[in-house]
This record gives sequence, structure tokens and C-alpha cells, in this order.
Amino acid sequence: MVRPRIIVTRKLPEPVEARLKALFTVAFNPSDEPFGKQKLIKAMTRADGILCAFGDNIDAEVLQAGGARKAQILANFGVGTNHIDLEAAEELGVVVTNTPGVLNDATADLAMALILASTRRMWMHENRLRRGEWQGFDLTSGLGCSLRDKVLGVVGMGRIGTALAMRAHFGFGMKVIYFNRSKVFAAAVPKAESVDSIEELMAQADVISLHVPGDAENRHLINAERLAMMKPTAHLVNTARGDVVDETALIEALQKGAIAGAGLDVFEHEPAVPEALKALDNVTLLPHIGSATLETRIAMGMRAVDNLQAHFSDQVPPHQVV
Ligand code: 8YV
Repeated sequence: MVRPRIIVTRKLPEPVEARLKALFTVAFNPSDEPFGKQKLIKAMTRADGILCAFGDNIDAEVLQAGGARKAQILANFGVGTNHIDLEAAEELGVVVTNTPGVLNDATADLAMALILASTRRMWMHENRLRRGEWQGFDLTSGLGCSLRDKVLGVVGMGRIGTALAMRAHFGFGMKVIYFNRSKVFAAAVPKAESVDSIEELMAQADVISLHVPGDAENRHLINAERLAMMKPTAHLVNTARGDVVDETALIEALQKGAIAGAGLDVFEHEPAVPEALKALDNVTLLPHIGSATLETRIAMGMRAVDNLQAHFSDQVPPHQVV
């Protein structure tokens, strides 16, 4: 039997590449240079399946490419699929899969780390120390705020939001409120309270953490108006997608001190990070590393391979999106 031909757009952890090699005829990307549009179009016409990732902009034009040979499946390495035109994929009969579940802990850990970094003003302190500005121990300057009995507002209480809420509630004594666009959902976190509107959450929370998908409906969900509803002592953490927040409005709020701080792992125009944001010391900035542990990245890769393997064995992939 002819082995399916798979094109992999990014360098993957070694055990994942080894498993792919054992199952398929694979073109890897050892240089890890991201694919541009033309290369994605070419991949679409030369493979039976593509193992892609965040940053590969797979729009309708890419999806329409192909003739005698056309990729039947896009196995995304990651849970978010906002970089793929799902509607076009569905229309064209291209299967899209993702890798949910295995990155909940890593991403929730990082959100918790950003909450701690922001509320304890770690970036400001570390930066001053590295610049040689630490004059010695003192009791009153640069104080942060404690988390016990503070309110964590989770926007999007799905798998990752729930994992964060558990950490915040059991590990740090925080009260949890949450807002979900689907009202049928009941949180698995003890005493977590659902609020009726995002406005209510913005106004009540001491720390707000975003865990919604980066789809059109959520673009600029956190805009100037909603940022203005936050307490001046509150912190915003984003490990979801950059465009869920109006970055310009956030910069303004941070510059004015209208909110106390922010912890950001994602940005509106990655990998570009505005200089105005870098200049602020009430914000912690990380380069989209929510799922970046070796264990997690291997598990994500294996899940993507599971999806490919099922598809090419004429089974429904376990994590099919469309
Ligand atoms: C991944 C992510 O690293 O899974 C996601 O949606 O945002 C990240 O944790 C990224 O998607 C890799 O493709």
C-alpha cells in the first residue's frame, strides 16, 4: 500500500517526528522556517495531509489549491484553529483536527504564573535588580497584592479556564467568578459563580484571565469600554489569543494606570510586540509559551498523529473540528 504523504510545517519534538516517520512518507521542516502563503499552497497540492500549527495562515485561497493531489486533512498541532478558515475547509471537504485536553495543565500553569508575576510586580522588581538599581532591602516600596480572598474572573470556563480556576481556588484561596457565552455550562470548580454579563465580571474581579477561542465573535471582546470597567487595582492576564484584547486600548489603560497590571502571553500581531508595551513596567510579556513544556508538546504532537492515523485508516479522527 502506498503510504500517505504528509507535509509538516514546523519542526516537531523528536519522538513525534519518529512516530510520523514510521507511519507515513513525511516531508519535515528541519529549519523550522515558517511557511509563507506560497509554500502552504504548494503543500496543499503535494501532500495527502498537512500537520500544521499556529502561525500557518490557512485561508480560503490556500484551501482551494490543488488538483489531482490535494491534502484531505489538516492536523493542527494545537487546540486553537483561528488561523484556519474552518468554513472554507468544511465547504471544500478538508478535514481539520486539533489537540485538546493535553495542554490544559501547561497553559493553566502559565496563566497562574502570569497572575503571580503581575500581582507581585515581578517584572518591575527583576528589571530594577538587573539594572543594578536595588539599593537594599526595605519594607514599603513596590508592594504587590495578595491573592487570598481576591476574586478571579475567568472569561471562558472551558477546559483551560477550569484548570486555572482549580489552581486559584485550592492553591491560592481565591474566589472564582466566570462568564461563558454558552449558558448551559456548570463549572466543575467548587463555589465558582457564573455571572450574567462580561461587564459584571470586569467590574467585580481583582484578576481577570481570558480563556476564550480567538474567533471573530471574540475579537476585541476586551475593548476600551470594558477595560474602563475594571477596578484600578485589577490585573488582566491573556494566554488565549492576542486579538481577544484591543491591544491599543490596553496599552492606554496601562499607561494611565487605569488598571494595575497585565500578564500577556499572546499579542494581536504576533510576533510583533508594540514598543509601547515593552516600555511599561506594569506588564509581564511572554512569547506565546502557554503549552511550551516538553511533555505537553510531545503529547500535542502525538494527538495530531493520532488524528492523521485515524483519518488514513478510514476512521473518524478522535479530535475532528470540521
Ligand atoms: C500552541 C496554542 O503552542 O494550542 C494552542 O491553541 O495556542 C498553543 O499553546 C500553538 O497552537 C502551537 O500550534
